[in-house]
Amino acid sequence: MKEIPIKSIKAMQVFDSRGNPTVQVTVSLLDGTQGVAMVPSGASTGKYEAIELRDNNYREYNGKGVRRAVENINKKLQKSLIGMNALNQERIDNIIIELDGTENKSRFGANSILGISLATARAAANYLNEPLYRYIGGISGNIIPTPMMNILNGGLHAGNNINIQEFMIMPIGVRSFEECMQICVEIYQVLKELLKQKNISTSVGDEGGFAPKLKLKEKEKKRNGKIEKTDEIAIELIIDAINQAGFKAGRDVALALDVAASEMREAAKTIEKEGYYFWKTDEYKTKDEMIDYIENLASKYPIRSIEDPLGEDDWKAWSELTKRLGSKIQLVGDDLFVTNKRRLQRGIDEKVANSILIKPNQIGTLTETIETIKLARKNGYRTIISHRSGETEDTFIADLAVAVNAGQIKAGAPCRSERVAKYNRLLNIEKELKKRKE
Ligand code: 2PG
Ligand code: MG
Repeated sequence: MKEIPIKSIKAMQVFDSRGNPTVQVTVSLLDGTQGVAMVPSGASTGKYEAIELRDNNYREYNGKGVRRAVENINKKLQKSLIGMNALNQERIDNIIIELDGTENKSRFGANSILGISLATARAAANYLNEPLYRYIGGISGNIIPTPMMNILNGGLHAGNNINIQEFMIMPIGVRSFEECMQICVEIYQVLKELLKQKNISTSVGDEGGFAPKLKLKEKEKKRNGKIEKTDEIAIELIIDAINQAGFKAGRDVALALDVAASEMREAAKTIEKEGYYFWKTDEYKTKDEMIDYIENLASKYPIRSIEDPLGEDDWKAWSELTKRLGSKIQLVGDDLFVTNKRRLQRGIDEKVANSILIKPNQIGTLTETIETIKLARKNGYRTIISHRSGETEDTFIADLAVAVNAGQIKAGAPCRSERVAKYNRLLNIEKELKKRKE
């Protein structure tokens, strides 16, 4: 094996797309090559995710500073890694995991650990003069993912009256990434026009999708109990946008949802109930009603994929829903699996979901992320590489999606540069891969 020792690892505090502090890591190698990575951050975080270390010092940044995570790198972790071979990613990741020694990376923080892991991979790729996707995936990592673009935001990602967190569009059929982009961008712009025509705000949510406060018709307002209508109005708006952009919903473009139902489970606890509370519209559903609601949405609209339709602890309800819908659509575990091998294995054993969302910062190292992807593959689960709602200009996930042939990527709307950067990177990779074949 080739060798290039790590010379230094330096971290500093930078900022994410929500204006919160996050960790940037620069790994320098003995020959002067460097790799830089920035760590993203979630809002609707699953409770089984690896721990993101925040300072909790409320005199600054509302407690969200990451100075301790930065210090953990500069003062503690760096020492143990200097001189190590940067090309041996697995070894480096395993050493950090061991040094941390906790189940959920709570000692050093997954934000410090992931920063080192990703910056090391990037430094190694730079040293070998290879694109990152090629370094991670070798010659077999060459499938450009289909985008799942979140064009309308609700839930915790937007201050509006929509409960479902993400409404995404995904082109159907074998298409180039460039074509996928064109389809999604054209629909996004039509949606903007539609909102304008209806005199609804076109401001955007955390992931760049529109975050409209939907106006309810008088009839719907009166039936306050049935106000989940806002979610359906949102779906219908998107279908209109797809059709008006010259495509056919269900034939050219499908819908995908991220319900982020763990948040609704948490909200139910605040009213001392066991089921799901749609806090934006003050409506409560039992677990059975929630299953029926999801099944109804899936049968009524051209929906291909539903992420976190149920809570992260509701294994039994998940299993029932998978029985009912698993052969028809993609059921994606995000908060449920948290990119964690053990939780995914439980899902496999209990026939829960059929796909997994992959977020490197949920687990904390590149090596573990890839192991989880492999386990998913082996068991026929589809994989979707995903951004976080708090992002940076780092495009690591775009390369990762190609490297592991993930098949799908979720990186937000074609709006706001921290989202678009990932898509632009994929356009460039597609071009590069085409050239290689010539
Ligand atoms: C999700 C993500 C990304 P967050 O729930 O899938 O869209 O959101 O980063 O807030 O967890
Ligand atoms: Mg999610």
